[in-house]
Amino acid sequence: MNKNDADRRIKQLRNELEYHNERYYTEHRPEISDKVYDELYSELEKLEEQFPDLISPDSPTRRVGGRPIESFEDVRHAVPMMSLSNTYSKEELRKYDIRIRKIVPNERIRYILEPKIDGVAVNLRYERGKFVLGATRGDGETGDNITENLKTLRSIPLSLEVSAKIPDVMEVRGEVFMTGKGFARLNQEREEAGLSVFANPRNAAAGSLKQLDSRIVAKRPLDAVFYSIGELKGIEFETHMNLLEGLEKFGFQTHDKVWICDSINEVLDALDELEELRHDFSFEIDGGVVKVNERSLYDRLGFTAKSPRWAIAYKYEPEQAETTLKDITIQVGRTGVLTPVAELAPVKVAGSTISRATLHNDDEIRRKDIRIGDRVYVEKAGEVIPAVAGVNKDARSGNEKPFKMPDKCPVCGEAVTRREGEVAIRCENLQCPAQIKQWLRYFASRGAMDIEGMGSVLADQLVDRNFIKDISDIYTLSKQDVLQIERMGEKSAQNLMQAIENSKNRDFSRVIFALGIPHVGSRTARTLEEHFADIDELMNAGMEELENIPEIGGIMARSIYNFFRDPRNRKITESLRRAGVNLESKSRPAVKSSKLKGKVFVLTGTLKQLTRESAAEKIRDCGGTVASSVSGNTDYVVAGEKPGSKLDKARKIGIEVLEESRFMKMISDSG
Ligand code: 0OX
Repeated sequence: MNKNDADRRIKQLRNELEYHNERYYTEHRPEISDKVYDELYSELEKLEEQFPDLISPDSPTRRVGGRPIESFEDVRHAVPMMSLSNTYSKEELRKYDIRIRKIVPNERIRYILEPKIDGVAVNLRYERGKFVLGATRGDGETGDNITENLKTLRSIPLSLEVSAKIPDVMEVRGEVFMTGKGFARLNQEREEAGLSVFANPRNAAAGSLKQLDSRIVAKRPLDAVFYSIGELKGIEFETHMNLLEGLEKFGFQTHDKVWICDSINEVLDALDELEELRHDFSFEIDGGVVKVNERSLYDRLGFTAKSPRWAIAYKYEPEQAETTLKDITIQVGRTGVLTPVAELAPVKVAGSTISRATLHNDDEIRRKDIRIGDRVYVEKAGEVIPAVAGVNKDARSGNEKPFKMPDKCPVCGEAVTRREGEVAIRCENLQCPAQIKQWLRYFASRGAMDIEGMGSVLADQLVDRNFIKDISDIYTLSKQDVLQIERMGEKSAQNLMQAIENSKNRDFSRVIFALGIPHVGSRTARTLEEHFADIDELMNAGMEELENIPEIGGIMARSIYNFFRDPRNRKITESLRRAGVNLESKSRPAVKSSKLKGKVFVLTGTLKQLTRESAAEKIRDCGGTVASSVSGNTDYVVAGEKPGSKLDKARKIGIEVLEESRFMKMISDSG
């Protein structure tokens, strides 16, 4: 089989397995026997083994079942997971060096300095080269079994690379973390969706690994770096440096740079160098870890209560600064969420001056008891967005004023609401200028319609001057309109008009993304482009059809469905169509015929000639839709071998049942 065919077959198998997982794990109504399931599964496994490039972290082979579990099992660590002893002082490090030399006199001591990642420690167990168990540290003796969650991380090899002799048992330890960018994006998405936010990348990583549903974990931007081992059988490492090199050979991500130091003075210099580089890392570094290189000395050096003596962490002072909270203002986002913003007396943190910081939402303000006039600690969480970490309550004079979120939108004056299950307060007025401005910026941004020249200042002015009332108005702007905006010259206006014109030919998935449907990111937009031939199919898709798309969960499906039920959004979509914006999929050819137009099909049992996914595709090609369960709206039930209860239901309510041969005839007849 060539790679293209394999790719196609792998996708088919994944969809099919996902489908049957759902039947089995959520509905408890399997449609195929365990044996048939196992056959499909092992076919997928074999193909993925043969074409490792095609492995994807959310393949069913990466997560058995992929369904939420009740709770994590306990894992007793074969070798306890020690923590590090810490110090904030260089003087202490010198004393540490003296202590070490006293315990092993006359030995040549070399140290390795590695960056200390502020993440979540994990242990990965490999038996005969296969990843069999992943656990958190827990109390050091016993942790949680988070194997399925860890399998979703691309940086965790599912089997060891065979560049060296594969050890019988090898436990690898390291840190799972979220990058600053990933963290900022996740929090922004959560803020826009009205959900609570994570305080920092470490909490976000820990919170993600605690999810009982590995599919959620698969979507979190998690990564990992490895630096230590637990139980080992069949392999040895002489030095820590050998160990790091070994891990790399087996396929683990290790630090790009570590320092080999011949003396404690060299360690101290290296720490200064690391501190300089600290902000160049994509993840949070909260210090450096100093380790004795010679592993043969470890036994003699021994342990304190919880930590080995052969390692010590030097932690940088947390990068926070204290300043005065002068005021709290409100920003209205694209989805109408009201975000409280701290207006601060300017202060320097982590190399930049900060005068504003997000307060996330009302719950956060209450939880931290933040009042206007307070002395607050600000930090750059994730090195990206500044945030208020807490309050210096000792500095209170009594004149500080508690803050109350407004009950009206500060921009349009409409009453605000709080949706069930959300922490956010929203302005639900889609005509609110603040929302239009944000939507316009988002619509024109690089990942969306990529309209060069439509920056935030211009977008704001176009809305303020009433040229744009919804995003589709971009396409009715005239050059004369644009020229009325301050500082707009002939040339820039011309360029902008051209950029707007060019944006009409963007891929359909970008247009879907630009529509700003809550919960729909660029990846989901691509999935939707693959699934629907054009905007009409997408707009008219029912809940069931949306939910049936692998990768689209219930919340997303509901959000897409609701978006297109809103007449205002439908109107905007129509205006985009009239303007000539591309609303057709490239991935999936448009409906080839309309002979099944409006007909609703339900598939049950196994077909001999087609996979379920390709049968569904054929139906859609002919203009029909596919639903997952039988209802009064169903026109036909296609019954393959071993049909499930759907067939009984169809018969009961008198819905026409098609056998495979009749179905094949129906979809292949021309006309
Ligand atoms: C880190 C880090 C943590 C493991 C057990 C004894 C030494 N957060 O980056 N721990 C260790 O090593 C410990 N190394 C690290 N780099």
